[in-house]
Amino acid sequence: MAVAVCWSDTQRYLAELRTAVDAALDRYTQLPPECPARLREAMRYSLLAEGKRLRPLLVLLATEACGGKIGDAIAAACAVEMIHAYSLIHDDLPAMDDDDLRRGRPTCHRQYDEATAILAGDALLTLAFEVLAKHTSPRDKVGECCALLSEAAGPCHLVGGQVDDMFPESGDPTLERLERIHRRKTGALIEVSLVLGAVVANAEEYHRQAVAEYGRHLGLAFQITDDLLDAEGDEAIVGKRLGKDQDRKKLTFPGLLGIEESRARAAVAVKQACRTVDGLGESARHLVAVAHYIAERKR
Ligand code: GRG
Repeated sequence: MAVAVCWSDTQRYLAELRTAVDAALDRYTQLPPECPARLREAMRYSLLAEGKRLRPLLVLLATEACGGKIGDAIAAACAVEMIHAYSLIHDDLPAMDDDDLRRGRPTCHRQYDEATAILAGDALLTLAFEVLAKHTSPRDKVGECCALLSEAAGPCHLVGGQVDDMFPESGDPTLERLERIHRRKTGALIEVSLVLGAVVANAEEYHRQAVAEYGRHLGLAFQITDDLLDAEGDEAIVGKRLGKDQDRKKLTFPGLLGIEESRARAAVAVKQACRTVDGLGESARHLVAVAHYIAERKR
């Protein structure tokens, strides 16, 4: 039976979880004096900026949906957000997307300089694994969590997807190729967020598979919406420069399918995401609400 959804309830709950995530991110980046002040400042500038915290919230909601404790999943949630922040800092660099605005303010290399931005990204990537290794509980899940996150962030997923996006294969663009890029570039980190939540909750295989599949559908819905926002969103609300995809002739969902068909595809992905967590019952109600929000988001 479909789970009843109340978005305002979920919003209140997400605000609470977000406060806990932000406090932990703040704590984990209060680095000792051995860390140069400029580096610490640049890391915190990008990491603590006003983002949606989608991925860490998914870690926590997946833990809860699988019967685990939120407190056990905070380190994994922060590790994923650190990797996400590093990828945004590096993606914004002149050698990649060359962007001036991120999360409503100057990008890291604009605020500091290119070398500092590269190093702040490197430091967030490595700090993510330090936090995961030192603070994950239960302790017997540390190795598995590190393996899962490193794989998702590595050459066959996040980094590989970015390379394919930057250096497209020759030949006609196809939906299959576009989905393959995004499954790795955007989808892998979203999917692993849910799987990490399930792992720290010591979830049964069936529950772990259900949240992983939810993550795959959600990742697709998220990417289509991201492309739609780039094509027709409001820059002031989204907090970054829009219309870039078209300017750079990038392969996108609206470019390939048109706006209406892209919206319809995102709606199908949301429905599929919700269906996969149906079996988890009430404990997955916030995951269901988040899936609906994803396709309707304005930022
Ligand atoms: C540099 C290895 C490397 C990877 C970069 C993150 C990324 C891969 C590219 C960013 C470009 C982009 C538009 C990606 C698609 C979706 C995405 C990751 C959007 C940003 O994530 P949000 O909307 O951002 O969750 P906030 O700021 O809310 O956390």
